[in-house]
Amino acid sequence: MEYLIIIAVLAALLAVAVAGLLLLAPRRRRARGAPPPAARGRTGEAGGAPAAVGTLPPATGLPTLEVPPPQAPPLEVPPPFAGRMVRLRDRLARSQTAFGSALLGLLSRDGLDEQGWDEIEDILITADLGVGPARQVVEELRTQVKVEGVRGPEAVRAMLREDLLRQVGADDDRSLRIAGHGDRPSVVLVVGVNGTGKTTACGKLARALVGEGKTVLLGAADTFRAAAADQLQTWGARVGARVIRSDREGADPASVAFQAVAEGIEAGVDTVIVDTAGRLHTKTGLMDELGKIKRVIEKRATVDEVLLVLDATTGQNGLRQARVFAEAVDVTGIVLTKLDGTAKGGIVVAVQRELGVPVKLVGLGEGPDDLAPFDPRAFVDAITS
Ligand SMILES: Nc1nc2c(ncn2[C@@H]2O[C@H](COP(=O)(O)OP(=O)(O)OP(=O)(O)O)[C@@H](O)[C@H]2O)c(=O)[nH]1
Ligand SMILES: [Mg+2]
Repeated sequence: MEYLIIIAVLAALLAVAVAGLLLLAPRRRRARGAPPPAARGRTGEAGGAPAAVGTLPPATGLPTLEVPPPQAPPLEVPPPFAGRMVRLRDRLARSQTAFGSALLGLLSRDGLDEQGWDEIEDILITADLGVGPARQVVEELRTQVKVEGVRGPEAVRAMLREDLLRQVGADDDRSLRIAGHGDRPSVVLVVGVNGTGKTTACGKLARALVGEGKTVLLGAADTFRAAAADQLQTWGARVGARVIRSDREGADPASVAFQAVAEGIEAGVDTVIVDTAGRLHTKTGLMDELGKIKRVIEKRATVDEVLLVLDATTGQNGLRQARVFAEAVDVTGIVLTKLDGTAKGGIVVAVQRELGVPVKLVGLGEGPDDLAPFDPRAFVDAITS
């Protein structure tokens, strides 16, 4: 009899345990956000739905997830990347912030006096050209006016255009190094201060490259807050670019970057773009973090571009912060965002001088295709029209 009671108690306990496990299992799966493991592959292929989903092998010991967007929207087809810079003229005209037009007005005056030249220098300094370059432009213009005389607005415009082009660096190499390395993708690391437009730039660049027929994978190495990875995912989903992210906030950014590159190699994509967090902590902290991300990526691939994102509207102050980043990591190009609607276009010249690297891309608005390869001629045309 006792024997039977013990068996009945054990059976009841077993039943409770099994029921508990059955209840908990689906909840745990939901919490991790991971759908059932499926075959991996490129998203956005046939049918346009991000088909590939699953937990990635934790190459660095940390769990990372590749999560699909909640609802897969139809894939968009971005317009060509080249030639977008002409939009700047419209944007500046609408907000009447092209500093060039004020300069033209002054220069077209007959017989500029000392005060007139000072005004010209002030306009250039206010436009964030920097004191040195502003003086240089004024000196060059003064000499030209003295030697050649001012002959109507068109001649003045041509003169100003040439001087500004020289300052901007008309013939510098601004091409993105994204040619790839045989079977390995090119890697673009995006860094910069909070809120400058890093994640947006990653998303817009991914779109532009997809529009050019390239395959792109995004790495959400801003693990500081989950919203950053969500933001990147929204961008990726629109053009079918996969996003590698961590399943927990505060994960090691280097680990996510490594995982993204490893996945990019495995999937055979053309380019991996890695977004980072923008907290400006101490220079040492920054150096450690960015240095580690770069070192870890370089275990598997070459970091071809380190793009420093800078907000054009923050002027000289933004420049100071950018300098800290440039000291922490070897920057190969600048992405100057929010150039739309700012009179501070002179920052193009100042930042190139200060950091010794060319502006390669510019942000011209909040629209998904408002990122353009920087074209010095179109830029100078826009600010002097
Ligand atoms: N007008 C305009 N707005 C821009 C441009 N680029 C980015 N923005 C806006 O700037 C804001 C910040 O952009 P994010 O991409 O989130 O900036 P972030 O550097 O990733 O920010 P953190 O991740 O917080 O460091 C967003 O509202 C963007 O829409 C641009 O070229 N023009
Ligand atoms: Mg961001």
